Amino acid sequence: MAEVTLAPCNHALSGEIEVPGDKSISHRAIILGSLANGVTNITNFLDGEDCMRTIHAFQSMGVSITKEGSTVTIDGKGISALKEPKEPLYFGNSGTTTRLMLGILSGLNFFTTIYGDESLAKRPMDRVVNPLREMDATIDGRNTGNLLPLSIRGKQLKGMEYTLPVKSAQVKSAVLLAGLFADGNTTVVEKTQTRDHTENMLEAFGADITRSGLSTTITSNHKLIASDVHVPGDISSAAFFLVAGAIVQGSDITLNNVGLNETRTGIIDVLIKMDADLEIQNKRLVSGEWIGDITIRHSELKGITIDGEIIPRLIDEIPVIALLASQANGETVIKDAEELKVKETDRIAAVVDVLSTLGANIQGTEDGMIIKGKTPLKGGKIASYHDHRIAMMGAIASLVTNDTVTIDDASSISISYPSFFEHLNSLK
Ligand code: SPQ
Repeated sequence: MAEVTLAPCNHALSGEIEVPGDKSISHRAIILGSLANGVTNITNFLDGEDCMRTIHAFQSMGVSITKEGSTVTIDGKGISALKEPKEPLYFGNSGTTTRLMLGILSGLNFFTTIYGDESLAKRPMDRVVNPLREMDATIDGRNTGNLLPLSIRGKQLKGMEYTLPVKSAQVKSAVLLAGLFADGNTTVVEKTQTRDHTENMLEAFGADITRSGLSTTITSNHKLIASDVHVPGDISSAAFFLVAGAIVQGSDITLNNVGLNETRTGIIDVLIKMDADLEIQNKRLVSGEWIGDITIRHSELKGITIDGEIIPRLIDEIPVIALLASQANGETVIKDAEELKVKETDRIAAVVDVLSTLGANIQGTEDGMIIKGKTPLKGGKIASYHDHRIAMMGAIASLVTNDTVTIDDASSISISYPSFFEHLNSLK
């Protein structure tokens, strides 16, 4: 799939969707299952390109991983059974694989080279490399180790206390995973809470981990115990249909079994604050994570300010939130979101470009954007920037445009949501 043209939607959207498994949790299930002793069964695994990179990385290190559809079985033999990969490891487009694997590879007693695609090769790795070097890791690469390809000479690490300078779950996770291999304790302190799936799963796999507010301490442990994982639906994928339901006249959409971990539900808080008609049912705890069914119906929306502590809870949803804001009455201001500039592309510039091409009143700022609504959107040709979240935002925008929208390349959608168009077309 390359170029895709979408006709405007001239009807209300209704139906039920089961979004695929959470990308962040799927990565972490493969990582911990591969480090553990025993068999880990993963259900509702996200069969997307990024998570396959994590599977291939561990298969290259000798771990037996089999996959049938969205069910994955890992026959873990523990950390000491991991072997030096014969070839450099290719991480494609996946920032999560790269940063979390850096933490692990730094503590394994062998040599690895890692690389990725054009987008990943531009993303900063020093945010992870710097704290790992403080733990004694030996990592080198372009730009003194900030840019891929990187080489890692694994060795004995030492524990440390680290306060995160960036709001990043990937950095927190890399340091905590390195802590599994370090002498003494490793403590990570966050200034703002980011997603905590790594901590939840480390607990489930029997790691020595203690949490107190925004501080997490892990003690070296080479004996993780296999634990089955059921992956909840990805709220970052559900976000596209939550916005579709909120902005398309007369719509009524239910998203079943969506992950509702509080560190990820900023999109729900925003929809409620904007006056969306939203309901959550069947909230329950599965494999240590909250899940539930979300129903969204079209309503008149109002602009709001989105800033501060909520930002890490909705960082990946900001592209589609900007579209939502273009269909809300009044001004929406998004601040404190400078992290958007170092995602698969500069998501501030990309969102502003795509939505202004479609006629929205949007202006980029240093750390976010300002959107004035409600603006009728027109058709046009838009660039996806090879970024899955920008491509899907463009596709959802086409539901409210007055003419066709052509996305230059929609292939990146398979990174996180391979069945996206099938689900979109299933809504009556
Ligand atoms: O894996 P990648 O490419 O970094 O994925 C993205 C995404 O949009 O899918 C970001 F571009 O999600 C990150 C997210 O932004 C996934 C993630 C995680 O699983 O830990 C954490 C967030 O990144 P960060 O840098 O804020 O920790």
